[in-house]
Amino acid sequence: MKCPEIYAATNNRNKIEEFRSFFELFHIQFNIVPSPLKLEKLEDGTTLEENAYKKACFLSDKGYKPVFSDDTGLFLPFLDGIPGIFSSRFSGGSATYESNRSKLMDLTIGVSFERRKAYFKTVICFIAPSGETHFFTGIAEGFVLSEERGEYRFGYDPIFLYPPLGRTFGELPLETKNKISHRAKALSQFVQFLIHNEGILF
Ligand code: ITT
Repeated sequence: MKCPEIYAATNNRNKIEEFRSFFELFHIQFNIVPSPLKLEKLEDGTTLEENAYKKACFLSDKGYKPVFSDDTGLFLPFLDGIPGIFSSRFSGGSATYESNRSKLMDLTIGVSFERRKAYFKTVICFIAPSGETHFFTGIAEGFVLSEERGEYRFGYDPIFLYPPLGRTFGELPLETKNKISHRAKALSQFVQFLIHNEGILF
């Protein structure tokens, strides 16, 4: 039997890799199709939920269904929640993962370790062919470091320390990150939902 297709409303290759690896790890047979369109300037909402909804709608309105999107941010309570919803363009219009990390590390200079608490939050928005819409959320808590650690260079991972493992997300193999991360927690709820509502995909 052909596996069901589901569009992923993202242009971020790291996310696609994590989605596929998550589905593989848990033996879930879906064919994840990356967005065939550029999703530019859609993230102007004030919450992750709003931005996730905009990205998923953009594809579903053009007939790409079922579809899910992922909007993620790193929140630092001691900086009033930034970078938060501004995580991708934190260091400006031509921001890169490196320049964003650098800017954040600069802001932590002189700040005690205890105050550098941070959390990643992911919101997944799923839109079924019928238009039915559902949201799934996942959070991972840790601390922001003032130096980079690890080979996995996705976004803020090399500076995000995950205390239960004593390592940054940048130091973890993808299979490990995919068992404990914000994205993995949101994906896990999403997958449970799909398993219990199989018909929703068609
Ligand atoms: P799409 O909108 O096309 O999905 P994006 O990169 O703009 O891609 P987000 O707005 O959701 O996606 O993410 C904002 C930034 O947060 C992203 O560019 C990374 O720098 C960072 N980020 C997201 N998920 C992350 C993760 O699991 N680990 C580390 N950093 C992450």
